[in-house]
Amino acid sequence: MTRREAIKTTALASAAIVTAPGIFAQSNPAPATTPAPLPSPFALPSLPYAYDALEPHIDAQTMQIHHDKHHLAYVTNLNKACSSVAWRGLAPNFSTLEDWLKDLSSVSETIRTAVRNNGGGHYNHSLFWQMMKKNGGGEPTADLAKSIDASFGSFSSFKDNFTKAALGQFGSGWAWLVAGADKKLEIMPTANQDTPLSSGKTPLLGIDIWEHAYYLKYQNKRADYIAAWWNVVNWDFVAERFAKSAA
Ligand code: MN3
Repeated sequence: MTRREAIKTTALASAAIVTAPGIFAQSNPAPATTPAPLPSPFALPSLPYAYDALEPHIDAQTMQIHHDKHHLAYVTNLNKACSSVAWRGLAPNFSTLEDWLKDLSSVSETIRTAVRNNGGGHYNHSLFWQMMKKNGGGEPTADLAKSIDASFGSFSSFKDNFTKAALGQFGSGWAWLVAGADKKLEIMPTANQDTPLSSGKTPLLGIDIWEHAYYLKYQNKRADYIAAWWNVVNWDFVAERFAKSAA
């Protein structure tokens, strides 16, 4: 290979990495010398903003630990579970994590609980970072605003009901605004790292109500955390998901 060809090949390889689709895409295939066929298919996505971007509502230290430690642990444990079945020749079909979560019963029993908990954790957190932004908050507009009004009466009534669901979830979990197959909006709490996907719903907006999401700044005051969180909601992202949800 000439030097020119080598440069071209390297450039093409880099371009392939950059354009890899979606946040749940598999990382680069392992080199041929690695014996495990599927060593680490899942990767931690970068936070789409600085750790302190959501201050003062969500503090930088919480964001750093939440993303770099908690989310990473879900990714690491999911990869570990997948590689354990891969080693035993039970390699699951790696379509997408979303497909697995939509139909957990189709996932090999050996890793089903790991996919539900760690796969759910990876999926939920990958969305959660994008559902927030610096200088977020306010209210949705256009079609999403109309649908919220039609489903809940008004934005403030939606906000009250969503807040109640988040406050009322016993223990760890999430509260979600979801779209059904008919685009009908609903509020849905889930326990642990369960995702609305597993109930056939598309998550549009979600709040993490595990204590790790707020304890450093808010301690036991979950209501204060939820009230502050509304100021960082990324309604553009939510509207985009709503537009793409099944008609
Ligand atoms: Mn969390």
